[in-house]
Amino acid sequence: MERSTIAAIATPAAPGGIGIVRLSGPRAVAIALSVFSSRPDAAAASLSEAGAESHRMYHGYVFDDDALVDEVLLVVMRAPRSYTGEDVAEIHTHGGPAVVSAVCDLVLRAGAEPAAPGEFTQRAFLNGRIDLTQAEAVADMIEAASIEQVKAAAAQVSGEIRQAVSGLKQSLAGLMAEMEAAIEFDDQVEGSFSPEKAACRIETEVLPCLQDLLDRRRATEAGRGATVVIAGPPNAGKSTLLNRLLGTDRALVSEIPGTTRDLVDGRVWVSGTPFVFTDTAGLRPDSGDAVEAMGMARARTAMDQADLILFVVDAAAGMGPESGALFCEASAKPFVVVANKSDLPEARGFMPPSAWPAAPVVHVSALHGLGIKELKNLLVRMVGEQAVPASGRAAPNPRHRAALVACREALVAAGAALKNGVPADVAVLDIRAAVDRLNEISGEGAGPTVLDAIFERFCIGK
Ligand SMILES: Nc1nc2c(ncn2[C@@H]2O[C@H](COP(=O)(O)OP(=O)(O)O)[C@@H](O)[C@H]2O)c(=O)[nH]1
Ligand SMILES: [Mg+2]
Repeated sequence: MERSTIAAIATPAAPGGIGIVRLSGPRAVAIALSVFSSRPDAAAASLSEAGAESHRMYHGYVFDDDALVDEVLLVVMRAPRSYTGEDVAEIHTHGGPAVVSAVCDLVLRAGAEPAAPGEFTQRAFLNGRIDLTQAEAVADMIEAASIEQVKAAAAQVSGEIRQAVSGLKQSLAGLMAEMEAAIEFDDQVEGSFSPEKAACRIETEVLPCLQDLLDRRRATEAGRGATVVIAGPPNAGKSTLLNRLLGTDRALVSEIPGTTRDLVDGRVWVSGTPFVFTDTAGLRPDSGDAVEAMGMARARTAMDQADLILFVVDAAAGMGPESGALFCEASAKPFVVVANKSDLPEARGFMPPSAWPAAPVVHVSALHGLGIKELKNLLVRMVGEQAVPASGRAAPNPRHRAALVACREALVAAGAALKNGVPADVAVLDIRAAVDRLNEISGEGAGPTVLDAIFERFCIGK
């Protein structure tokens, strides 16, 4: 059955530099050319389908009947050297949502069918260009929130999991072939198959490789970024610091102590690492204000849940003894002493009291933005040290992990069966079950429900 030709907008529905309408399928080039002209004064197609070279960009215009819609670039990528493995055409328009949709509507009117979410990637999978782990990595890449996640997704897109799984499959296929031969020619090839040796191969060759894969942690687990709670006594400049770190006026700032009561947070990327900064109510021994006390309780909960605490002090005011007590509360977590208001002369030479445990001290002026870069660099380093070194390696996602665990169980059962003298024709069933689980990972024979669940995650146009 001939596949349909699909089309969709591949760029976000928001104003931007360029918008891309992507087509894939046997009629992709013909349909794209039917709305394209390389001349500004004619709606007539001036580039023939045969004349459109693969992997070349053509400058031209899109017309709706005789009316000019946009000046565009057209790229043709012929099968199989394209994202989907089919003929692909892309029309690069100006990046306004209205103009991109107008061009997309034109190609749909010209005979393309609207693509379902992830359908381009699904076709790449169905055409055998990529396996399921690579398709999943494309979605991971789009969702990546840190450079670690990007590197791990890139490694997986390039086939790191695919290769590891196919290596395992090859070892098991070899083993199965021997066992099947032994079953078939039971009497003739007496002695050529040794169940003990087979069990040993499972234990020393296959299981360690499988375990190595299972031991890899995903960057999405390890490098999720950090929750950083900004805590300290009232009026130290916590809210000013939050605003400074986020680069927006997120929290109210006032010289009146006890202004912040609710937790105020914001997300920001620092050198490719995501951070959530949370501003809290200032901690002081007893305020007498019921609402402020509730705010302080929230602050303490936030500190308990934080990955890291910024303990902000007013370096110009020096440290009262009560701040020391608050500091001890905070010190159970990794923390940084932020000596704020360094713009004031009184702040010069501020040192945390010697009774405090050692912690990095950063002098900043949240108000004037001094020392903020140093603080951010320190945070990135500290969070980087906490994270498991994912180091750009692909790691199994929960779906792969479940299949790998089931595969390991089947192999352990096979090994035990072989050692206990269970006949090869029975033991081989466990190995086949293990291979089935590996096939699930790469997507061979994956049913429509599995595929739907995976490609549902994608956006339209990918
Ligand atoms: N001179 C100076 N004043 C600051 C600095 N940071 C904050 N402030 C002032 O200190 C007061 C309290 O700031 P705020 O951020 O509300 O403190 P919070 O109670 O800890 O949230 C405000 O008047 C701020 O303008 C700073 O770096 N230098
Ligand atoms: Mg505040």
